[in-house]
Amino acid sequence: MDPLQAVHLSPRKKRPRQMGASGASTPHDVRFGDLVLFILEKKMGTTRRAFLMELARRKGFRVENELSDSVTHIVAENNSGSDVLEWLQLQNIKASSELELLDISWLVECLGAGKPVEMTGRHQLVVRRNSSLSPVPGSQNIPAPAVQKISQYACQRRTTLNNHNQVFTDAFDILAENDEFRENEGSCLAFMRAASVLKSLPFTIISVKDTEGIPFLGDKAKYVIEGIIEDGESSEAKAVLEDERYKSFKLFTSVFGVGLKTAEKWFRMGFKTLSEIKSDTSLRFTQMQKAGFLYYEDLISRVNRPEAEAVSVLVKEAVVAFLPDALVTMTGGFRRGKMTGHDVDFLITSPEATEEEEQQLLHKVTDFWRQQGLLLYCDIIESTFEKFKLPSRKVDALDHFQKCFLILKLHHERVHTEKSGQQEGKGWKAIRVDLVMCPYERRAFALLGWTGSRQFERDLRRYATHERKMMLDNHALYDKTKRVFLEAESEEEIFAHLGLDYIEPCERNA
Ligand code: 8GT
Ligand code: MN
Repeated sequence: MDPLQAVHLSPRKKRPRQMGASGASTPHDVRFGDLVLFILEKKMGTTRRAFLMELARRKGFRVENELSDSVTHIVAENNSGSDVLEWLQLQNIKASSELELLDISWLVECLGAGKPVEMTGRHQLVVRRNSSLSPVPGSQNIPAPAVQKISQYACQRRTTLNNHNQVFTDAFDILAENDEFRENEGSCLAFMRAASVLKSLPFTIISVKDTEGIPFLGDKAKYVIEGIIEDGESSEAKAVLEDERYKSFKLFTSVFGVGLKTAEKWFRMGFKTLSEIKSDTSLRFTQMQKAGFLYYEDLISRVNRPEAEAVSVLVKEAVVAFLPDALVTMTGGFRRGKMTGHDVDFLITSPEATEEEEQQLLHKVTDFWRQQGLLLYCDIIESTFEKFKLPSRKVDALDHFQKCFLILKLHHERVHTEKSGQQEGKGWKAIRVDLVMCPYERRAFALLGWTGSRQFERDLRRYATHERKMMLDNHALYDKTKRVFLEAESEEEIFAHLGLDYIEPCERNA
């Protein structure tokens, strides 16, 4: 059935109505509870504002009459981001960096689509670079210096998920990925660093002049930015999206267990689609790839937060059954506040467990799930951790803890979503889950390492090496000058050892 049709056919459960501020006009069901809109009257006028508010509410959006802390999106017409911030300041309201400032075009598109549409650079209101009102966290209402020095290290930048330069970073992500597929390491790294630094900017780049003084913008990146400023899109990124090699690599590596080597092989053999590959009897697939094909549809649809929370409950229940004092922490993108991910990552540690108990846990937990029919794929990697080994010099080194890469069967009834109506289909979804087991005294290093982002981790290690003569990895921090290992009970202590300001996980989205 057409998924859109299903929405109309399934009986819609009524959700509690919003009372108070938004309850002034005819009440409507709120369908998109995560978004709280406020429409700015300035330059729009009372009548048009009232019309848009009523329309948005009728379509299931929550729209507040008054601006309050609960507002997540401010929509304005004929105002720049700086105008809106100025207005906020006049109202004596703090603008947090999480608050989205959007042009009316976004709301109009949402109303057309009948649901929230993705916010892109063309919807986000531009905050002038030299605006004294830039929404920098911690400096609300205080005029910021005209040009702030931007560190070359992601671990000295605060990068929330509120990306003001998505038009540019999307293009860089595509160009970096193309370089990865072509094994152009230098160029790949340059585009990744350019994307990372733009994600941290508190303003939108609107002219080439805005890029002055931003570290890690090479000539190539600047050229791409120029193109986007002129044409509204990147002709380079567009060409990549149409490139046969890129398209094939993108498709092939979307299968769990398929890396660059296999993608290259299939590309050379002239395959274009996954069904051609699956039905070719001369090919041999690894267990991982077989699982990748079997659960392909589920695995490419991203994991959302309610699903991640449901997996967390599943993992905690199983772990605690065998090691009651164990601590289970969700890491990866979800710990950084992302709403979706390609998998769900967990770190497990126990203050009391013996080495033997520690080593047995992942085996016991996965055996338990196997008996219940929930284990769709399982690969346990035993620990190669050694207590006195120096941290790795390589920025991208994999860690030595015991871990397992899994695909779990998550039954729909375990997932608590706001959506009503029963789910169609097989009643469960295959979800990629990574579990990492670490010795209790290494938990802070492991947590820091597995929280990411990848670029944030790389820059932490680079910073430790080049700025502090220290070596950092997922297991330890070593001071080369003093020739000692530095211990840490928390991530805060690791940042302190490195002489860095603490950066919250939600600010590590570099
Ligand atoms: P996602 O939303 O696509 O899942 O994004 P993510 O959660 O940020 O990335 P991830 O690939 O799931 O990895 C989570 C973090 O763990 C990354 O920052 C990565 O650098 C780190 N990490 C390690 N060791 C390993 C490893 O052996 N494999 C993988 N995949 N990631 C690792 O520290
Ligand atoms: Mn992840």
